[in-house]
Amino acid sequence: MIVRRLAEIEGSPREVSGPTWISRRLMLRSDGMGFSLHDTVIHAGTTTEMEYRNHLEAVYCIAGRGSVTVVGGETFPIEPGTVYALDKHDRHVLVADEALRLVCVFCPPLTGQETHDADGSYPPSEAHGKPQGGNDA
Ligand code: 9YT
Repeated sequence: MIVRRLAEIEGSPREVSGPTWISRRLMLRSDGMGFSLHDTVIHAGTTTEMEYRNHLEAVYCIAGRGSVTVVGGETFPIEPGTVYALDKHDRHVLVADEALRLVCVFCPPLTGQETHDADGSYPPSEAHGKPQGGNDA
């Protein structure tokens, strides 16, 4: 059994940030679960465009308010209790009217240190394998 607490992750290599977010990576590929699990905060007043070409992601909001828009498509409000899933690798825009606290699951799992490429995606996990220096902390 793996038992881990957010307090252990804060300030460690499992805490990774981008310009609009900070992600505490509770479970990573090295944990062998087949998914990664993140406690992510999207900062208030920000807009983030993303497209996870190499991953599926489910996002469950536990605090804050905002919206997610499929590029060229529909906009959905986000509030605590809302889950969205990028089942078609949808390019999307996430707006945080208030700081959003999101529980995110990625499949395949992230290795650890990924931040968004210029196109808003993360590289395939193979490119972050241990020989290339992937974190896997
Ligand atoms: C909701 C979302 O995808 N935010 C960007 C950070 C990502 N969740 C991560 O790496 O944890």
